Amino acid sequence: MFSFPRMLKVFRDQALQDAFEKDGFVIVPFYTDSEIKELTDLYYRLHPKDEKGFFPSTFSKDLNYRTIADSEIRRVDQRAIDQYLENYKVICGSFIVKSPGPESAMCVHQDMTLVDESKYTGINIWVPLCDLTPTNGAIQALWGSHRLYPTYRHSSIPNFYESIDNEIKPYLETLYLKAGQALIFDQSIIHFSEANMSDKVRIVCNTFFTNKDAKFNISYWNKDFAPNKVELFEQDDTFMTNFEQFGENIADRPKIGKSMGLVDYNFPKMTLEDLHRIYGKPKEELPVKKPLLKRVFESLFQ
Ligand SMILES: O=C(O)CCC(=O)C(=O)O
Repeated sequence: MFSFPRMLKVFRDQALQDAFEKDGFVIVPFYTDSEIKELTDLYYRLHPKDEKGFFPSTFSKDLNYRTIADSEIRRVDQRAIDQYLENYKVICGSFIVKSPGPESAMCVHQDMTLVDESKYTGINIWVPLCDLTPTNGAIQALWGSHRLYPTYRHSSIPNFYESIDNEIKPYLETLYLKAGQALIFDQSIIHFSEANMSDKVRIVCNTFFTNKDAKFNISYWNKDFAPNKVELFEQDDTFMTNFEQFGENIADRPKIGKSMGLVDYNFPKMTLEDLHRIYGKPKEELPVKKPLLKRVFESLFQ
């Protein structure tokens, strides 16, 4: 099993880099009003008619939609990316859409492993094109959860928090971003979003980037064949736009990429006691307040 590396610098600004390393995410202004309009218009021009519930463009069967969303989002992003980032490579731009309705909820999760995390970090720039509210599926995230356990992540691999899924939810902070603000987050942060119960579609542009020299690596677990190991697959940088299994059969063995063989994995498990020891116990009479959590986190990890 690998250990966490010293993160490679990707933010030009050292204070942003430090905050990102410590918390696992930062929030910054990203799109201008005219960029928001341009991307919103693009979405309505392109979006497939059969889109329902929670729908990233990377899940779409329509390669044309995936490809144009990718190239256009990256093009519009470049101005802000030049402002914030260095030593990076951008891999994929996509829309993440929540149509109104209960089926648009997203469960508590970490994103699947995409790069070799013994050296590199996979990072999302997640930018809503409308203000987030208590009813339209605002994103929620847990400070510092990117550094709890080194993990391999894929739908076939159990999450370390799977036995405390419900207990962990109150610890996540709801991030009410304004339209055009970016949540830039380490993909291994624990996050989720409630259903969009407003009467409007919630559109987000998401851009995945990583360190300039990072290799694309995904993982897969066949519990019958190799219960204590995971199989790693090298992928090329077009993987996110070309992978057909995001929307379907995501838990199956990847059908593309080069198998790099099996590696040991310890399948970490977080207990309720671990959660309380690290983040404190929620007080029964008070909902957990995130500024308090942030202080707890800072005192533990500084
Ligand atoms: O867009 C959302 O509400 C959640 C996105 C998310 O969790 C993801 O893409 O991993």
